[in-house]
Amino acid sequence: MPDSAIPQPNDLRAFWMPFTANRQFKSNPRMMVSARDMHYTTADGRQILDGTAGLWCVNAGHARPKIVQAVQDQVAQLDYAPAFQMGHPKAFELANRLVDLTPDGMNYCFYTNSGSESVETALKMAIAYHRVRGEGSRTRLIGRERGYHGVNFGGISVGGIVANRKMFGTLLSGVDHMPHTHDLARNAFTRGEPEHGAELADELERIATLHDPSTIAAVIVEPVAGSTGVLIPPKGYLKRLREICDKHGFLLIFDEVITGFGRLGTPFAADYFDVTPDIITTAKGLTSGVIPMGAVFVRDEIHDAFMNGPEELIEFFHGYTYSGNPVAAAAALGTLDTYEDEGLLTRGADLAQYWEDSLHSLADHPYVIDIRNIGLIGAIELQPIEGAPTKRAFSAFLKAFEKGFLIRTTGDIIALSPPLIITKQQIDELIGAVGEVLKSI
Ligand code: PXG
Repeated sequence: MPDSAIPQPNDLRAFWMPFTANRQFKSNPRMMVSARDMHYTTADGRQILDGTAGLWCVNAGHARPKIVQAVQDQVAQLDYAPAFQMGHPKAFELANRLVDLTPDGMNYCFYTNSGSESVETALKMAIAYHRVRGEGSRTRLIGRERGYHGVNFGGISVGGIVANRKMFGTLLSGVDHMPHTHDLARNAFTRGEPEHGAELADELERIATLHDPSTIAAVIVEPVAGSTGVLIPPKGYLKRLREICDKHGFLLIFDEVITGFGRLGTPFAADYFDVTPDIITTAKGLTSGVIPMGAVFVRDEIHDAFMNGPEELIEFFHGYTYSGNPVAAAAALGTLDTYEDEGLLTRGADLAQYWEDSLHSLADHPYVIDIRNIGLIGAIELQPIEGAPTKRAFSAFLKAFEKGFLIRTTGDIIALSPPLIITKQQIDELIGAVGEVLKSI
């Protein structure tokens, strides 16, 4: 069907849209009707360059043939199989291929359907792991200010985004937070990892002393914080966190929902920073956004600790109806094939310097108070309009969309994270358009 023939709804009422200004959107809808490679087509027939890989997920680009084919074949062959006490071949094949990509010693994979579910799964695993080992007093979870770990109760409890927490009551008990690492005064306009702030990891020691280490189960951080507006860890910070966790027996969870699957030019951020956590949470790039799926990877000791007791008993009372869903597993296999064929999990490393230079060329544009970058992630922080925070960045988002570019804003920060197939010419187009937008807001 030609895009122009795709039917348009004439009533937008019933769909209560997620994380959206519903009334603003419905009075002026931005509707996508098709997509291929780096571009969407809108309902009014315009091409939009995807500067954000959808919501940080379409790492392989849109409508890639191997993924489309894998999904079409699978849905016709085996649409669903029960996830508990039953199996199907692709879920096992996929798990084996995935653990070949994860850091050494992380050879087990638990399936979920989203980043939020991966986070809940990881937090529950951490607490249960200590308990099965006879350390049931380790129940506390430590997150970080400005952290984003999805929207379920565990995730918003360890998360540190105030707007996502304040409406929802008292959340989980037994949670504490480290300070965030954002420091414009010392680190503005840094290329890559900032020089200053590794000492902020020592706050974990203070928290450990306050609660006593024997009460703490796990520490969860995004290696690079995404949703809050791209906060890159100071040099040495993550290594220091790892050391403190080792010293006290805390599990270290890297939430790699955004950084997993090539975003930094390595398969995982754990590879980029050469720090191996105990648990990695993923989703998004696992299927390039095509079918909802997440996966949690754990170190062998964590899995093995559960494999005790009578063999006929369930070892971990957790899972989802759609854990390892056949169509999702097929989409993930097609995605891994595409990543492999095109070298996409490391392509970001080849493009990173070009991306960095291009982004930083905007440093002297109006309202720009910081530019930061790592791998194929970039952020441009703007001076907020006095008394109207977020307004300047949101108007940049609307202007960019009018020009044919999808960018993402959070607060007064523009975040960019294109599909890993982006060309240098498309980087020029995207950054050029953002530059023009900045001059016009
Ligand atoms: N952890 C991290 C680190 C994330 O970035 C989640 C968990 C939750 O994933 P699900 O699949 O449940 O949404 C995320 C999601 C943005 C943006 O624009 C970021 C996310 C989702 C939507 C928008 O920054 N991150």
